[in-house]
Formats: sequence, C-alpha cells, structure tokens
Amino acid sequence: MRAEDAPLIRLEDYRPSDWLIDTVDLDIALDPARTKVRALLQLRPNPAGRAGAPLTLDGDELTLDLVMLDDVALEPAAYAVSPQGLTIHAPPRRAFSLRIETTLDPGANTKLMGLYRSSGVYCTQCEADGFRRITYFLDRPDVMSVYTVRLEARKAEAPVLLSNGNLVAAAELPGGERHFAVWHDPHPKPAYLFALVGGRLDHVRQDYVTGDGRKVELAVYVEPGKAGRAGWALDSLVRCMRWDERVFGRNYDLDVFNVVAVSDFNMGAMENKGLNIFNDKYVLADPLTASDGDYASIEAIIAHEYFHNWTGNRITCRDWFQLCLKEGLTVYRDQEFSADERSRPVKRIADVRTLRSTQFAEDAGPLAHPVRPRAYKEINNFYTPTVYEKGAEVIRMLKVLIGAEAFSRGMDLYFERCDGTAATIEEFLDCFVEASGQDLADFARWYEQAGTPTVVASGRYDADAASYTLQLAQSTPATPGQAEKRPVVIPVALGLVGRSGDLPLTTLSPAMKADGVVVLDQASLSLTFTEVTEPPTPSLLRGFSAPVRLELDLGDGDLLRLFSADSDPYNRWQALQTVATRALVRAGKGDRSALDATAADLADALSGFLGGPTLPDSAFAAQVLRLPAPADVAREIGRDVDPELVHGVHRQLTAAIGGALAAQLMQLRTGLSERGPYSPAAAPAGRRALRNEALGLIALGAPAQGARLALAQFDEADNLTDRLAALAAMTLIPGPERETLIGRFGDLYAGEPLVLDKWLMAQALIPEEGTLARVKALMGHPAFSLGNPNRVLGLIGGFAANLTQFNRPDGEGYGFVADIVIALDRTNPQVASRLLGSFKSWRMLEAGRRAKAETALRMVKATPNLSRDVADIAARSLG
Ligand code: 0A1
Ligand code: ZN
Repeated sequence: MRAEDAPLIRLEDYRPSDWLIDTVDLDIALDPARTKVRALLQLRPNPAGRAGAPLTLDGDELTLDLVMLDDVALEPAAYAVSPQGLTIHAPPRRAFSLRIETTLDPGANTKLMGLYRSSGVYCTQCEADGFRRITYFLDRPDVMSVYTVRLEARKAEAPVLLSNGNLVAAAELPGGERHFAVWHDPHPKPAYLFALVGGRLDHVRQDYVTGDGRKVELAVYVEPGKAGRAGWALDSLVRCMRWDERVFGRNYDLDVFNVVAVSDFNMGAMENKGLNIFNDKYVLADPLTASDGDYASIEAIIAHEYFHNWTGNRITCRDWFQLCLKEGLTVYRDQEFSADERSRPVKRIADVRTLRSTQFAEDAGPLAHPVRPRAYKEINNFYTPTVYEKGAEVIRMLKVLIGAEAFSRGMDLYFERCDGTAATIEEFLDCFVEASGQDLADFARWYEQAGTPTVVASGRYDADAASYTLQLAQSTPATPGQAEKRPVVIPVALGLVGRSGDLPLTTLSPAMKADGVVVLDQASLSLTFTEVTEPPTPSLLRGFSAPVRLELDLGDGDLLRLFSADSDPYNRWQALQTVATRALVRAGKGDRSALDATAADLADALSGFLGGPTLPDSAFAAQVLRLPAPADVAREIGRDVDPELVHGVHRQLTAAIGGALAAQLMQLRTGLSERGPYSPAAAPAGRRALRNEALGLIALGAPAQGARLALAQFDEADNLTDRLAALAAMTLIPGPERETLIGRFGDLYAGEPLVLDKWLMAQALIPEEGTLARVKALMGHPAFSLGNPNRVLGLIGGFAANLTQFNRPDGEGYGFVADIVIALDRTNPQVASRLLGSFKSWRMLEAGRRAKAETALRMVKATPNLSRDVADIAARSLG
C-alpha cells in the first residue's frame, strides 16, 4: 500500500476486539541477526465482540516460521499472511492456543521500533505499535494479557537479561556459554508495555519499601563505565515514588523496578511495566556532562515514566484516541512533582514557556488537532505537545474548576473504578462529575476542539459607584477540519490590585467562583465588582489558569505596576513579558518607533527589581530577565512574518536593555558567584541561571565585556551549565574568539556524545548566514551520525529551530532539512517525520519564504516510497 493511501482510522469506528489473549508465553533466543521468538498465546472469544469472526493478528516486517493451533500445524489454506498481519480464517468458537514462531534481525532494525540493538544492547520499543514487529499479535491497547518471558542469550554478549515483572528463574545452560532468565508480570497489560533488555550493562541499585510495606529492588542500568552517572536518576526515582504515595496515594506493585538507559532511542523514555527504558540523555548526569536543565529533566522524566505505572499501565487507554488519558494526566502529575521539589512559580513559568513555544505554535498551524484527535493515519505522529502539554493544562483547569478536594476524590474514584481496565476520557471525566456534583459536558469540549482560544478583557472603573466592571470575550480561530468553534469553559483566576495589595472581590455574578476564579463559559461575560474603593489594576489569568491567549486593555504603565505589585508571581513575570511582546510585535511589523522607549522602561523596571532592598529569588529573577523568544514574537504577529526583521528588533531590544544594565548585571554576577562544589539543587541552580541570563544580556549589550566574562567563565567553570552558558554567550559575538572557544569545547568533550549534541545545537542556532555551511560541515564531524536520534535532533533539529537561518530568504534552509527528511525516512521514519514537523509554522511567513517552504514540502510529498509517518505530516502540512 502506498503511504498516501493509508486508511484513516476514526474514533467513531472503534469496535471491541473479537478476540482476547489471556496469557502470553514468550521464549526469545537473542542473536544479533537471527533472534528466534517462540510465542504461545491463549485466546478466547471476546463476549463483547462478534461471534465467529476471523482472527487477524497484526504483524510488521516479520518472518513467520511456524503457526500451530492447539499444537496442531495449520493447513496453508487455513491462514493467510500479508505485510500487515496473519489471518486465521475460521478459528474455533472457543478458547484455544496459538503457537507462533518468528525470526527477527535486531541488528538491521534502524527504525528503533520493536526489538533492536543500541550500542550492542538488545532493547525494545513497543509503543505505539512496535510489538507487532516481534510477533503476530492483537496489537491494540484494549487487549491485555499476563506475560511470562524466557530470555536466552550468549552470556558474554548479554550477561544482563531483563523483562517486565518479577524475576522467577535464571541459570546457565549446559556448556556454560549461554544462559537464560524467566520474568513473570502478574499484571495484565497491553502489548505496547512489553519490554526486554539484554546486554552488558552496569547498574546502581537501592532497596525501597513502599508506604504499604512492599519491598522493592530499584535499579538503574547504564552502559559499562557509566554507573557513576546513574545516581541522580536513582535518587529522583526514590523521591517520586514517595511523592506519589503521599500526594496521590499510589504505591508501587512489583518486587523490582528497573530503569535502563540506551543511547539510540526515538523519544524521551518509555513506561514499560517494571522496566522503563530511557533515552540515555534523560538518565546520565554528572556535573561536567549534564547541565542544571538536564538534572531537572531527568528528575521530571524519571517521575513521568514512574507515574505512568498508575496513569497508563494499571489504567491504560482503550484505543490510541485516548492517548491524552495517560499522557496529559501523567504530564500534569510530573509537573506537580517538580513544582513540589523545586519552586512552584518558576516551574509554572517554565511550563508555560514550553506550552507557548511548542503547543501554541502547533495549534496555530496546519498540524493543529484536538487534545483527543478524531482521526489519524499514523498514531506515532500524535505524540504531540497538544496531547501532552495541552492535555496537562486540561487536567489543571479541571482541578481549578471543581476545587482541589473534589479533584482528589475524583482521582481516587478513577483509580478504584478503572484499575485494570483500558479506559476512555468519558470514564475519566465521569469520576469527576460524581466527585464534584458538577456537570462537565461543556468542559469536555477542551478535548474535542483544536486551536488556542483568545480572551479579550477590558475593564472600567466607576469612582462614584465604587465599582469595577470587567468584560471578557472569547473566540477560537478555525483549525484544519474545524471551521466552526464554540465557546469553551475557561477558568480565569484573577485579582484586583490596589495601592497596597489585592482588593476584596465582591460581586453578585454567578460566574465568580470561590478562590478568585471567574468562569467564562459563554462567548462573552460582563461582571461588576462592588466596594472597589480605588481604581484597581486587574490581574487576569493568574498562574496561567487556562491555555489561552489573553489580550488586555492595560497600558504599559499598568503592566509595569503589576510587575512590581502583583501578589501572583506568575503574573508579575507575565506583565513584563507582555510589555516586551507588544513592543516587539509592533516593531516586528515594521513600526520601530517605540522600541527604544520600551527598552528604557524595561531596563528601569529590571534595574529596580534587581536592585531592590531584598534580592529576588534567583530562579524567578532569571525567568524575569529572559525576554520572549523571537519565535514567540513571530507567532504573535501571526502572518506575513519577516523572520529577519523579528530577529533584528529582538536583538535591538535585548541589546538596549543589556547595554543599559551592563554595569549592574556585572555586579549582580559577582554577588552570585558560587563557592563550594557543584550541587544540582534548585537554589544554586537558580543562582547559576540568573548569572547566566545576565551574561547573555551583557554579551548583546556590551559585547567586549561579555566576551571577556564568557571566556573567563568557561575557564573557571566546574560544571557544564556554566560552560554551556559561556559557549552560548560567545555564539552571539562573531569573531575568532568564538571560533576558538567552539574548538576548545569540541575537543574537551570529544568523547561525550550527549554534550556534543548541545555543542552541535549551539552552533546550529547561530543566527548568521554562515550557519547552513557550518551545519553541513558538522555533519561530517566524527561524532555525528544520521543513525542516532539525539545527534540528528541536536544538529538538524537545532538548525530547523533557527528562526533566521532555517527561514533563509533563498529557501536553502528548507531544502537542506527536506533532503535530510527524505534520506532519513528510509532508515528511521519517526525521527524523519518529527524533523519534518519543523515546517509547522510555514504558513505564517511572508510570501517569498512561504513559497519556498511550500516547494520544499511538495518535494518531500512527491518522493516515492515515503513512510506513512512522513507522508502524513507532509500531506497535513500542505493541506
Ligand atoms: N509513552 C512515552 C512516550 C513514547 C511514545 C512513543 C514511543 O515510541 C514511538 C516512545 C515513547 C512517554 O510518554 O514517556
Ligand atoms: Zn508519557
């Protein structure tokens, strides 16, 4: 079948499986080129399915050696094998067993789906549909089975043999050259949670006792020699396990929990039951090879995968349309964990930045889709910021709307009622309807309707009546396949800020809920607050209470006032971001007249903020110093964007602020110098973040001083964070010193691929014309390989995120990335399609670039034999 002709799979077509598989016995003899898989499946008719239906098992690139039904070989006429699967035409109308033998070539599996080898280690990735690349199976999440897995291998090649569940037997085989291990997972699970690992690995381990008294052996496995870098992941695991016990009442449910880091992995990590497999960049950490950001990501992703044990594994998804049921909820849980471990406001700000730069961008372009998509051709293309991050925002809003207590009761009900099932969003929401007594039918629209709503707010103060009237209106732009939009339920957390803090919120409006939350669930709303004894400044969408764009009728003066006086730290940050964004949008559309004045206002505000009597929290201050990125400004402009102009005005504003504050920032940096050895803890990481934000501003505002500081910092640093910040600052300052530093950094980390990924990316992001040639040259660097997702996404993904250079006016940036997508598609379609997603904002560009981007996309689309992954993204991007 041609990829373009792939069938559209629709939510409304869901039917329960006609067959169920109760148990799976796998016997897998690992071999680099000829791995033998013997599967014994116990099947029975599904009472909820069609009686007497044929049995079609999914398969993909398999070699079938044998198939037996109840231990009798099947006549050739009794079954048919196609590239998509194995059909048994007339299976018995009762329970029966199937024995299936297949042979695999893990060494040749470059797609990194199913069983493959990563640096000599056998590992698997089965979500979403990789298990069918191991054996023929009902590869759908609502078919849940109990697995027993026997693994056999040469001892020298794979001394470590792991699978899901608990270890029940292990021994050498006669002759001593081979050995085996048997794993049993008592919890029924869908095939996408199956995993195995075999290889030479070191590990660190720790005993853990759950709150309900179960003894668990925790271990983190890494490449030989790297155990010294596994400690932070193990420590994070222990902390998140305790947190889940305390906050969600969830205990772990097996005797072992293993985490394995592999160097070739398409995504971040995978929550396989009892055997999480990770991209090694989210496990390995020591001060000289991992940044503060890496430490935070490792903590978050270890938690994310662990939390899936309940939200994903114990309760899984009925079908892939329900992906957000596990992903949105689990992202919400990991965000809350990180917020509790670190600074809650800073975590919120960081998450909102990510949401805007990834999800808002997706929502504004041709790839926009609802949190619960209605149809797909290739599910692997729906592991998106919309499903994950917007999905988490929907959970967060739910909690705001029904209150923390009802939310907690709803979660308990969900865990109790849906445990052991493959559930739907409806079943999830029903738990909260019951727990809160509220009708959530309108709220559920967040799952169905794509696009980022805009809320327009305006207010009027009436001094005579001592009242303040607030008008709110919402609208959502059309998105592909959804021309008409209806209002959604938007919780707007707010305050009225007076001279000395928040004023009381007195109103008779039914839209006002407890805790300062107004619910906007119609197209528009007007509400009046009384007893407002002074003209207030409204502080709206506190804590970013809904994933919307907010347009305010406040002037810069009001916003600067909120920046200094708002009790909500998120909105303090947002106020300054809004001032900067508005100025940059105006300038980015060609009117630079007010830019210098805004720069002066911002510099004044920042100067007061940094120089006040009490030093602000460093991590928060670092976020305040960081202006919106040029790409955020481009997205806000929304059409006919000239990336060069946007970049130019952004630089002008940043340089003006940096120049005005240079002396103060240098002094601030001195005061923030760390004594004592590196620690990844939030407080010192926050100080480093602030010092390094300051360095970035100085580099643009006072380049000579910036270069001097950056070079000194590089030499003195005892950690990767400071070295990387020095490198990043120097990339902003063209010249021979920059090239020397790039060379030194590359030499210093020649044996550290994960650090070189950042080095490659830092170069790919240089906003100068020579970058394309530089990136092409770096593809020849010995560290680079098209076969490794981290290398590709570091260098080529970095380039595709370079606003001015990917969007070169001559179109060469597009052509370069498109060529790589086409080449990569032959070996790794998932990574190729992710890279092609870099074109998601092409329609907002000015006409010249838009035409060139379209040409590149059409070239991809016209390429013969595309994967379904790339064909789908190309078609939707152009559609
Ligand atoms: N469920 C994982 C993400 C994941 C998805 C697909 C994968 O392969 C195509 C791999 C991992 C998570 O949310 O962490
Ligand atoms: Zn997940």
